[in-house]
Amino acid sequence: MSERYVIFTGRPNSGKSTTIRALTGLKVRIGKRPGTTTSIDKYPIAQDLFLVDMPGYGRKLGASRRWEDKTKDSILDFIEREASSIVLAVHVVNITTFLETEERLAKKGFTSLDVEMVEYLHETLGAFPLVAANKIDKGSEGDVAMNLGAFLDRISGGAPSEASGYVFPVSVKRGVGVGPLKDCFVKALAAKGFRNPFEYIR
Ligand SMILES: Nc1nc2c(ncn2[C@@H]2O[C@H](COP(=O)(O)OP(=O)(O)OP(=O)(O)O)[C@@H](O)[C@H]2O)c(=O)[nH]1
Ligand SMILES: [Mg+2]
Repeated sequence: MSERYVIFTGRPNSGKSTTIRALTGLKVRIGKRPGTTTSIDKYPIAQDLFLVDMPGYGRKLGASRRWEDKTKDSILDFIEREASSIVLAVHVVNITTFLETEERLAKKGFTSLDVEMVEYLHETLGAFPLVAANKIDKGSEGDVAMNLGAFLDRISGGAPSEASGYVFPVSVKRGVGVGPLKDCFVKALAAKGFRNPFEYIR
């Protein structure tokens, strides 16, 4: 079999690399500031299976517009080029700031980059990505519920029940909610023929 990929997408600092560590035990680099992962990094995790840690796309303090655009283009290029080899996508969003960020972008006439990415993955791969609705430790229960509801509504075009099975509220840093996300992750890979997806990870 040729190379297959499990990809992780999300805005800078959303917690992609931390999610990878929590789900797989792979020691990818984590940073306090946005922009820790700067290239599309592939890690072999099982026979013919590679995990792909992506840089964050979207605004990043200290980065030029040109760098941001180039990064986003390279991520979209990878997904489009490798679509048939991507067995699973996991999108990581900082859920506690979803509405606030959406509102700020709306004022400038843009849609949420998280919604855009989930829609793009859905269209390109023909299935919803799994979503780690991360950093729930940073908001109150009410805040999380409100943001989660709005996010589900947006990614499903107003039919939240169609998307809810793919979205997992988590704090990957604290280990909250990781179990159900990991179960779904492992099952999705098993369904694609990868019954021992972490065989190379120690
Ligand atoms: N409070 C809290 N912080 C988290 C959580 N997950 C990740 N972080 C923190 O967020 C920061 C960024 O984490 P990373 O995993 O490096 O984020 P990333 O999305 O890979 O970032 P880039 O590689 O820069 O795009 C680190 O300081 C993490 O400790 C979480 O669930 N809760
Ligand atoms: Mg990273």
